[in-house]
Amino acid sequence: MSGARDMVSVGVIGTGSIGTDHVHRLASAIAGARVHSVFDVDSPRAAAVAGEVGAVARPSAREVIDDPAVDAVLVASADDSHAEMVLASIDAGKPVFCEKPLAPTVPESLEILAAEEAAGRMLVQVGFMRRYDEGFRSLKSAVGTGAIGQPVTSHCVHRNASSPPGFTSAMSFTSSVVHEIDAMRWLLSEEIVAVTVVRTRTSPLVPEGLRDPQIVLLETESGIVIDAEVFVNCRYGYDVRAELVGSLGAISLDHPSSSTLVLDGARRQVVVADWRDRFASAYQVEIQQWVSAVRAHLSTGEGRPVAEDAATAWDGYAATAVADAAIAALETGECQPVGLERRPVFYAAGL
Ligand code: ISE
Repeated sequence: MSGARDMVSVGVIGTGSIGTDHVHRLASAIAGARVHSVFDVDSPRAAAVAGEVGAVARPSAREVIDDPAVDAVLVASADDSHAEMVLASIDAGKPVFCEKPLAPTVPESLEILAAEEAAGRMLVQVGFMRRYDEGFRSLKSAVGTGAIGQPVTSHCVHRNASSPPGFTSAMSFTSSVVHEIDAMRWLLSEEIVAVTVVRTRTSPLVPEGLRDPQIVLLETESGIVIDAEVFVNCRYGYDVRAELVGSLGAISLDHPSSSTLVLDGARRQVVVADWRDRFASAYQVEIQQWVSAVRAHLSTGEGRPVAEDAATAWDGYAATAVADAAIAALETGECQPVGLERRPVFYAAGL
């Protein structure tokens, strides 16, 4: 398996919007990578995307994953197919980058942890891109240097202009708040141990049956309480904010990627349309670091094919466990404890 590598040949599963972005990114903006093959349930779309980058479209995911010419797999298919794709990649002994969530359910996440541990080496990186965003990294450094003192609470906002068809109240946790869950675990280096969902009035402009917005309270091991508003049909654009409050000061990111125009007696700020705009640089850094880690690992047979600071399968599992507790909290109206398994030694390093 070892031997100096110039290129990592990546197989991409899923050519929806973020999958297609990753294909283009890998083909033209990432050093040391090429897209070898792709699969999507929508085969004409897969063929079109593959054709744009000189890759081949395969008739099944397994044919991409098991192809000896594919060094590593990137999973960006529907959330409920993630576990199957990640397990097949581990089975094939290949490094795999899986878009968040690792899996939408706890049993599937545990199955992945067990499979990775049985394989005896870390192969899975989970796509929590905020860890590579400059704004979030400055929050992390404010905690690390002690600049704001001891963190005591945090306020988060996660708004999307509109939810895609079929989006459910539970998906507000498993697909959206899962980002705040991972970001807060990472920023504070603590697990989240309890979740409460506070009901607020539902917007009259959201699809029938969807509870939106929702307010989620996350409590960490040391008792820090984080409030997160998730509103996936806010209409006006994509708006992600976070403030960390400490014993000495506070640090916040409000509109980190936009400029302010002052004209005609008014201040105007553009709100980006979606996360692909807002986190474009974070995705770039994240995928580059993954490819570089995979390349180094394949060349030397040493180290882990997982980038520094990346979310591992353990982080993916922990985030899903908290989102799962939020689903229960919404149903019961009560504070739900998060019952995490004991962290295997295999995942000992870092949060
Ligand atoms: C979507 O899947 C994402 O990952 C976005 O970052 C998030 O803002 C959105 O709410 C999710 O549905």
